[in-house]
Amino acid sequence: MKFFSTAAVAGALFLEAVNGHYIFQKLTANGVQGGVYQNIRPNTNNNSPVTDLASNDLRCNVGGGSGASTSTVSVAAGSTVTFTADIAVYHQGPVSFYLTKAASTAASADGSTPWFKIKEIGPTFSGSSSTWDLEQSYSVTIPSCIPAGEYLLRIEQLAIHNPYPGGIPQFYISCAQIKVTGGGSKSFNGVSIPGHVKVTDSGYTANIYSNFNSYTVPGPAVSQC
Ligand SMILES: [Cu+2]
Repeated sequence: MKFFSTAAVAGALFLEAVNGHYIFQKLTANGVQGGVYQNIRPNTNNNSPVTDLASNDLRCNVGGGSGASTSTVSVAAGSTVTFTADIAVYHQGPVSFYLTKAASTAASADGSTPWFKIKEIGPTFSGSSSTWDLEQSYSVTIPSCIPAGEYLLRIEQLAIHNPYPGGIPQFYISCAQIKVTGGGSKSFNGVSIPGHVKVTDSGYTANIYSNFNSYTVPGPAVSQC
């Protein structure tokens, strides 16, 4: 019996590694949904997550360092854009959106510039139970006050379904290339990625199955206009 149960677990893990997970691969802007990887940088790790808190892959996913094959879409400041994954997100955890202003073009940006958070989605608590907003699509409003120009827009879903330290939280990341029109002149302080999440952050180490009644999404506070 021990052999069979161990084999079943190994098989389930293998299936998840090959078929599991999800990847944000379409962007809707101006009410129009682009094609797969049209405005989102393609990655080279299929739909696998990034787990190394020190890796530059945390910026735009593995293989997302170059925007050469990605088009940049114009969006008005104050408008809403949506990331859509291949399948609905199903691992519990928070969703965050970040922006970084490109030094020149979004296509040539390497993500080494400061990132500021523009939205976060944590769990809702009701009595002793928690609910996560698990969706196939997540939307964010581009702040109306940021300067016009080209940006990388990054979505991060941090899966914490296998609690640390027994498990390792998984980052599901994609970067879109956008050109913000309109806007204002407010500039926000940003953080470096990697470095925005630490292994000691309560939102990283949280155990969602035990005494879970509050949660702080990792990373900086949301920047407000
Ligand atoms: Cu998975």
